Amino acid sequence: FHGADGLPRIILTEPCGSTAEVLLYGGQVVSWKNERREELLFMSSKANWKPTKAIRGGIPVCFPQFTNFGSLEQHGFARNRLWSLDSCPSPLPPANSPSSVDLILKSTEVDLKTWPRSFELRLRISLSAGKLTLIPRVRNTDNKTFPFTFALRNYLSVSDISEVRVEGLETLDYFDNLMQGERFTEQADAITFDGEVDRVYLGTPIKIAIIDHEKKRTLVLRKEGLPDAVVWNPWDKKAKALPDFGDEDYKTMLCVDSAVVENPVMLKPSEEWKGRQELSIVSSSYCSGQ
Ligand code: TA6
Repeated sequence: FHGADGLPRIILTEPCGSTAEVLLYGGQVVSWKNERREELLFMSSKANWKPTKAIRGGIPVCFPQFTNFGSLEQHGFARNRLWSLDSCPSPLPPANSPSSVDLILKSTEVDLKTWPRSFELRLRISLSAGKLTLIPRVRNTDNKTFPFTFALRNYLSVSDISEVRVEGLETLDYFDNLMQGERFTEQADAITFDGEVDRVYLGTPIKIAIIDHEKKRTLVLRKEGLPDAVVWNPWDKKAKALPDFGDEDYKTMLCVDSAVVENPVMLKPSEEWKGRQELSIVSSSYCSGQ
């Protein structure tokens, strides 16, 4: 259906009552609500819903480049393009359940000018009780090998950023975007937040936990094929500098992204790369069977 902003949307539902909303624009998840209709993803109070700019919230797809690790527009162009429904999602089993949708973005003449590699970018989005799964795939439809970096930027909703802990990244190396991308090693305890954080953690474990004390809720991110994790909160100064980000928004959001950044994927002609991420809610009372 078409939302108030006129953008074509797909609504995913599942028997326990949770829902997800996906835009064909950007192939972007813009909402994921639990059975109590609580929004689990962050959407900026000043998000710009008009195409050509990225929508600041939900789960933007960053391809073929994440941040300035390359020459394209920041985070690549996939999130600023109109995707379409993928009628033949090969080779994943055809998911014709109402709680799954397959999207595709193919390289266009315009894109080939700025990034001269032809590709097919597929994204399956599946909803089940307490879990949102995204499976991105990139097929090289060109006649030459090319590199790309990739990230699923998860804008997570939190009750109060100063009450949030992230577990699973202890002792890892990371690039610190606040220190010109210099490489550091994380200390041995969970990450907490009292200022701007903008880091790419390298070679993380499969499972990362985002613990939100006030909401008595833990979000678990599990990922495969996406070895790195970006952790970003702009804090107050940068929040004010971002026109499509509310001045107070930084208090109720945290980005923990599934990414492949340190070692770009090298894709040979007709080869396909596949990633996978699962966001699941671990909270006291949840609909059974998840
Ligand atoms: O987390 C990496 C980063 O590049 C930050 O430095 C910040 O710029 C953020 O992404 C936002 O990027 P965007 O293009 O979505 O405004």
